[in-house]
Amino acid sequence: MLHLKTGGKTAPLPLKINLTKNERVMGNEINWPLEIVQETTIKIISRLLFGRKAEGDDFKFLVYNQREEIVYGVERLTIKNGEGEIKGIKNLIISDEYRLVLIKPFYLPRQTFLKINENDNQAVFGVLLPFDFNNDGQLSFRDLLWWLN
Ligand SMILES: [Ca+2]
Repeated sequence: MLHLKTGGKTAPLPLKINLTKNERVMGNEINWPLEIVQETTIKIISRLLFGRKAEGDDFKFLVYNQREEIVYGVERLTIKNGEGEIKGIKNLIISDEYRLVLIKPFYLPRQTFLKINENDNQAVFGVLLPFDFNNDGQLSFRDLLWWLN
């Protein structure tokens, strides 16, 4: 297994790999050009009804790639004054589009799509609606029953 620590810059990194056995080089040198993707920061903008700004430390944030696989997640994201920021997100590819999902308990989940830039990634979510009374992540008849009870 090969671990590489990446710096803050995006640059092609030419790697040369030699296989060794008992400190003797085996076979030919392998050239392995790698595209290193920097760590990404995403700023999150979230609002509530009536122009109020979202607040709290119980937000959940998920990033899906185009194959609908979760490539990043935060279980407890803090949003203050309608804004949150996540730093050091790894493995996002510049210029690729991702689906971002913001979840707050008892609110309906919100999603937005974001094409990743090197800098200034800002995800603006639609207004969070507090209608998920039974907290199952969707609006359904059961929420209405909860309301009537
Ligand atoms: Ca519900």
